[in-house]
Amino acid sequence: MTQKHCILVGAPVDCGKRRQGCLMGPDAYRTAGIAEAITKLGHTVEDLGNLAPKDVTVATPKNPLVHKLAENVGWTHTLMDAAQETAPRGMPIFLGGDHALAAGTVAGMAAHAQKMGRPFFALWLDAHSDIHTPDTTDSGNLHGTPVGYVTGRAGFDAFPPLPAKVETQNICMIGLRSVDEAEHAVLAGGDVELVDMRRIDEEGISTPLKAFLERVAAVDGMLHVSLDVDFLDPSVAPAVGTTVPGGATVREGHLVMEILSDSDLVTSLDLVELNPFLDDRGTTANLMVDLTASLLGRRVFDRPTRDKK
Ligand code: B3U
Ligand code: MN
Ligand code: MN
Repeated sequence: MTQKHCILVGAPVDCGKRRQGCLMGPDAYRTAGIAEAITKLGHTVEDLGNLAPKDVTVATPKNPLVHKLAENVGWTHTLMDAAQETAPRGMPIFLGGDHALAAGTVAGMAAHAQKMGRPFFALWLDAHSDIHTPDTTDSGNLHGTPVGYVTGRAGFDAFPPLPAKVETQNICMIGLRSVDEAEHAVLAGGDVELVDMRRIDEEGISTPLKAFLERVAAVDGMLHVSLDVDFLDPSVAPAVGTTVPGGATVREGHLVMEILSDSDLVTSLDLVELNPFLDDRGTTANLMVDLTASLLGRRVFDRPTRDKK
């Protein structure tokens, strides 16, 4: 893969759900050695430190369940700006923070792609589909809504206007195993590429991923990867508030990252939902750093060299 300038953006977002702890995520990744792991692979690293949400006031949400709307909107402003500021100079890696942060990072990256005149794609590695709106969520937790926001669904009036809508056919979700009824209704009739655990078991994880990447490559698209800790099985990645059994294995996680790395299509990355308070001696933080390293070129053996023999 080509050499990158990786820009670490600390996004200690903890307002997307009730259970606290994701605010410690960025520092856990730093403690697990994310900068050193990336530098060792021959890339350069710049760490912007931790950002803070813009101070905004919002109208009372229609849905009384909605949790911390103003803080979520404030973070969306901050991260939408951060994505557009960093993307022209390198590859932003957003250190979460819960998945509510992706409303800003994905919207900002989509705006950047539009400026570059390139199509924008998003790969959602997650047990959940996160396509609620503030009106349809029955938990009130806005970390379940970023895909709803970036695809231009109604109900996000308090949020910044979307500079560039993400086309649903340009989104691929891999790892699905917890989808709410209201989300199912939108997805079942739509064109988001849905790869649930059954498909992974039957086809293997590489087949649907490679098919998606071919679509990105065919139009010289920019690809944002949003990696939720709960994509992985809780037995190997326990540090997450919303564990769902039956997730991806360590091997599937690395394979996805290696295939992405070979494609050289990834232009930005979110690492989300790590709650270090729930971790088992840093296991999950270390695994997320190792997966990032695989995405950035870490290999046991270099395949092309071995294939030539
Ligand atoms: N869909 C549920 C659960 C959920 C979504 N994202 C996470 N959990 N991490 C909800 O609350 O919207
Ligand atoms: Mn998620
Ligand atoms: Mn999830």
